[in-house]
Amino acid sequence: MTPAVALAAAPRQLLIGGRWEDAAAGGTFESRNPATGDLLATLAEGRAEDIDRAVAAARAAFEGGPWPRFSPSDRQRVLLRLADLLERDAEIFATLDTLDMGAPIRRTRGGVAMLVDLLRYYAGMARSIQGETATPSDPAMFACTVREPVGVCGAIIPWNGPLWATVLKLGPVLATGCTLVLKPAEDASLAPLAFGRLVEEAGVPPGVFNIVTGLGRVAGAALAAHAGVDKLAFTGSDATGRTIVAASAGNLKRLSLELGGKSPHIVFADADIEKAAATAAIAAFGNTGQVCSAGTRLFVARATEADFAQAVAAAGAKLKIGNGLDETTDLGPLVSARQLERVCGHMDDARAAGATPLSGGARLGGGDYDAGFFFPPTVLAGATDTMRAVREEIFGPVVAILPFDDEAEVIARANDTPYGLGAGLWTRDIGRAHRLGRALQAGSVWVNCYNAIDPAVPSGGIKTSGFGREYGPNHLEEHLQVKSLWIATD
Ligand code: TXE
Repeated sequence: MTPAVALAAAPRQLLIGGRWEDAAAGGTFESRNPATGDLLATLAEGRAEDIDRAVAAARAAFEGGPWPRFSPSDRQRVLLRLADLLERDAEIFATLDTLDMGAPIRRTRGGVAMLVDLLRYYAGMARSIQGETATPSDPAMFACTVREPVGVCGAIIPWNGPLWATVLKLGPVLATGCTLVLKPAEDASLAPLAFGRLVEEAGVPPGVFNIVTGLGRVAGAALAAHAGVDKLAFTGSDATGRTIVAASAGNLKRLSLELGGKSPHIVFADADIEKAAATAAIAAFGNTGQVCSAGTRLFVARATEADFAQAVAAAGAKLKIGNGLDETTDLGPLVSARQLERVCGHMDDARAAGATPLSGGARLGGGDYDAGFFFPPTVLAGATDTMRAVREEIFGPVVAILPFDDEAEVIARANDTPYGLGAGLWTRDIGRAHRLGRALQAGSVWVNCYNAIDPAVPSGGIKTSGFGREYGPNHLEEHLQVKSLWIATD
């Protein structure tokens, strides 16, 4: 599948109730290729009336038609078929994400393979939904619990892993028998739309999966506020997360939020330093830093600080930056001019506050770089805990080196953030691994590894990184409600 063919095949309309349609008001918006700045696609700009229609379609599919009659094994079959179809079309989907948000093709290919596995995991989980028999004190009473699908779900997703977020939101919806209205990010809607075609081909009934592309403050806000949505999953910035909490209050819909982070990554002097440095570079620079759990505050034992910083900078400098379609590219561009501007603004701030880039530090220019939004891996030395670049999520390939002297100090400093998504630590001391594993305030703590992910292991945030869990059995629970059923036996 050549990029041109993949692009030409991608749908641009809204998917509502099994039909591909233009937005009711006829509006459109543009999406650009971040590697070249070229216009990539003109997409339907859905608004409140389109969200209304999509929610109505999702409600109709949840309450009537064939979907409520799909047994767990039917839902499993559909999910397995969807996994097979994604495997068949892996190259198309990898290419679409690379064109749309810039990630290197080797990364997007790897991502598709993991998503195929994720769909197969949810297929298995579709058979695992069970209630319990309760034990009321009154012997004349029988009581049990039934786990029922929560209903019509909404999902608002970001652009840093468009296909990933789509599959992650849809998997548990299909496994539990819910229905979904998806609002992709305006910067990267092509793979989510193409996935809509695959879902139809897999035999999922019309209206179970609906897609409304459009702007966050219009289509996204309408979905968050909609009284017909029973549950909403949002992944994005904490600022938008807050508006979603407020907007969703009208009908008190169930929420799960996966927001930003400023994750600490701690390297003790007794660690495998070489491995830690190589991993720290990937943890900070992978996906050009556009990862919610990126290890952006790198706490390094003071004795090894200077060498460690140089090693991370050297590992970053080896990464080849360029158009993601090039098979040899390690890091693509940032997703948009807006994101590039944000990252550059943080760099200006960091310099003014006294930090010095050991590597990178400015937008890449010249030749092919001029047209795209390229920013190199950047290691900040001389940073302090209070700088804006150390407190706020940058979402670019920038890591701050922060020396520390002892365990208690580094725990306190690592936890001194409003966020709590991920945390990493490197040590050969098993006691310390356990102590920090418990003491670090984060939804996931990685010891002697970073950003490990698996369909069976829950992931999510605490503090202002959000709430709710994705992956694992907990993810299904987010889509189920417990009903208690009482039967008087006398
Ligand atoms: O995020 P937004 P943006 C962080 C990262 C980045 C910053 C801004 O730090 O620099 O957020 O990125 C939709 N009601 N993350 O502006 O606004 C929007 O259309 C309802 C971390 O892209 O949160 C898109 O679909 N929806 C993150 C989605 O929200 C609204 C991934 C995310 O956009 C809306 C992305 C509104 N009022 C960015 N406004 C992570 N956790 O991985 C926007 N949206």
